[in-house]
Amino acid sequence: MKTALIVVDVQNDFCPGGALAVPEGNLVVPIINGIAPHFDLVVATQDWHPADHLSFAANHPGREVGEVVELGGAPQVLWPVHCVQGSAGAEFATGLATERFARVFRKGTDRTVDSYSGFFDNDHAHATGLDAWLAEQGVEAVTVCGLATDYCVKFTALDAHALGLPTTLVRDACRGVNLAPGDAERATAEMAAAGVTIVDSGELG
Ligand code: VGL
Ligand code: ZN
Repeated sequence: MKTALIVVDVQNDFCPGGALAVPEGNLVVPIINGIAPHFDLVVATQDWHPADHLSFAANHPGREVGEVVELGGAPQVLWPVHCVQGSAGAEFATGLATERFARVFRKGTDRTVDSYSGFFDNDHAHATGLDAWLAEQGVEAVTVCGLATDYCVKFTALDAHALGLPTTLVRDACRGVNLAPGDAERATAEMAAAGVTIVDSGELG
């Protein structure tokens, strides 16, 4: 069984001190570095927005971070400016073993739609190429980790499972934004209910 680890959005802006800091986001770095050798392939996603991206509250005059607006007919949470293409915040987190990444798939590049999943934009109209690449590589099962549990990790894992790939989540190799307390736990329960296997890093190998 050929396996791939999908490392979701482990970037400076999602770590403490970053623009959209995920509490303890930096703590996933050593865990991910430690589990990576257990997989045939490691692939990463990178949130990669133009400065005028419409998920940024700053691009909606009069709106605040955390408000929900309509974007392309769907609800969109407004975020602080984060992961702007070419910025230090968009770089992979300090210490992450990026030399193991066979490929990096950038997402959120279209200003008019957000892309939480590493596979598709939120409107499911555009694919990043991750699906086709995994198929090309002969990957038969995927394991998902990274940031953030309640957004990009969740949608990446749900899409992987929906695409027919047996999908595992490494719970302690993820952290959540938790805009509302308990969001990360609820996201994990939602993934489990959909058929994603939930494990901790100590169970791998
Ligand atoms: C993410 C919010 C906005 C994530 C990305 O990586 O989970 N969350 N952009
Ligand atoms: Zn983003």
